[in-house]
Amino acid sequence: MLRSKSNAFHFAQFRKDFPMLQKSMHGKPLIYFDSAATTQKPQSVINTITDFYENHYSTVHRAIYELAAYATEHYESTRHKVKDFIHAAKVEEIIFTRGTTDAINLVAYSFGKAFIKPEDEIIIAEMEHHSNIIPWQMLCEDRGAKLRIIPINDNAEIELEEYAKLLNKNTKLVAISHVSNSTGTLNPVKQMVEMAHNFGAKVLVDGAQSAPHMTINVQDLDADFFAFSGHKLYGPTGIGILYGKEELLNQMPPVQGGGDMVNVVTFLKTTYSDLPLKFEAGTPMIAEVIGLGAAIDYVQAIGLDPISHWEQELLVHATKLIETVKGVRIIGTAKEKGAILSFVAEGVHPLDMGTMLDLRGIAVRTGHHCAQPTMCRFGLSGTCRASFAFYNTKEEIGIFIGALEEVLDTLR
Ligand code: C6P
Repeated sequence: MLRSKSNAFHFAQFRKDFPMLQKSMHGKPLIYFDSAATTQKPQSVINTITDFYENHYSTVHRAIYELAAYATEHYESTRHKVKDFIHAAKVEEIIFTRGTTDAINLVAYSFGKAFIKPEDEIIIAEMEHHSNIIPWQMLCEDRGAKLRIIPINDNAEIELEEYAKLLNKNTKLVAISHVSNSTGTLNPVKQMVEMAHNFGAKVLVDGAQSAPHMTINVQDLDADFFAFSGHKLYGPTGIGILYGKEELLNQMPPVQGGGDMVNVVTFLKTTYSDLPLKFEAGTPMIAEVIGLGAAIDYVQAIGLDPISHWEQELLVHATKLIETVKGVRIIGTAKEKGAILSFVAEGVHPLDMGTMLDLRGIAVRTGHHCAQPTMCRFGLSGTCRASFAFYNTKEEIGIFIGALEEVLDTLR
């Protein structure tokens, strides 16, 4: 691994690729610490999308003319890039969705319809994002199944012994985040998958906060489903990925009917396309998919392992510094974490902190982070969250800590 100083120098050079990182906010250089919500876009992604709309735009899969062949080729090449990016076995296992939320809902609806019966059990953790809670609640309500919750400890880590107790022959699915968006906890998903498989249960991994920040190998994890969003991976909004094991996806019914997902349609009977198109009804998000391809090219060129090393360095640095700020408490002190730092300050509302930091050009997220049960676990209504990406620097973290001290002095 590169030494710290040269590491910092190496990563600082990528900042020029991001037009938004050159902006000012309230007269101060923008410090963007909200990459867990959505990442900024490199010029190459912006250019790819613009070039597609300006010079190559047409539909995919449906037409014989050259433009459509170009669009189809570039659209489908992203599917191959995603397959390689997450080390899937087959390109048919990659389904384009609108995002992580859409991908999880697809599984809840389709897997639910195929496999969930009354009295079956679905397990999630207390730390889940609402997108990995509500679809399962809806499914359980619909099918008369039970939702079981793995508790987390004071460090916001999964209680593995409690998880082991919850697993039984009725468990049909475990849906677990790889990295929590509200506390940063990195879950031992490989181990959890193995434990679930011992009971014949399938596992969905919500990779919204992991896929952009570490090397993902779905075959090594042995995950049955893996979901993530393009917009958190330096790509456009409106595009996400559902990975599913082929044999499982083949047993699941389509969720939407329409163009592109059929072989033969008659009023008597309709037959569906093979994977992956069975799950992609209608004209898809063409420019978004092509933009995601450019985003994957961009991060692959830097490398996910160096990215995750640098982001860990930023996290350690920020954690050390924030621990020196009086009255600040970190929410999420797991041993293994993604580069997410959630915190509260005694006597100060997170919203006020966020507002005052914004006036100093620092963008952090405040509130419950769509993880109300996690907030509830810690007796809070919300936190302030700084989340980092490889384009952030230690200098920015230093400015942030100085600004935080100033803000807390003012507010107390
Ligand atoms: N978290 C955050 O600021 P979508 O909105 O579909 O792209 O992703 C949903 C989602 C699912 N799981 C996890 C772990 C997530 O973090 C998110 C999105 C954003 O933390 C918006 S609430």
